[in-house]
Amino acid sequence: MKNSDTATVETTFRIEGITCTGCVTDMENILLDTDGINDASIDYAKGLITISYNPDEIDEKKLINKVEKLGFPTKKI
Ligand SMILES: [Cu+2]
Repeated sequence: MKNSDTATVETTFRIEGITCTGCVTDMENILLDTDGINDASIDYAKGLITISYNPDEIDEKKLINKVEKLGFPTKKI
């Protein structure tokens, strides 16, 4: 958590194409460096990604675009 005192929304997406824990670590680091994202965790076994974000800075559409740009098809569940 970077900004525990700002409003956050938590959302979960289904993510496809993760083939190793290296992908998970890389993606979590990239997401955590993104403005508006407070926390990101990936459940590799279930193919789920949970992101806590500040809705004043980023929205779900941008989150999905961000993950998909990394090469992983993502959809809201
Ligand atoms: Cu990998």
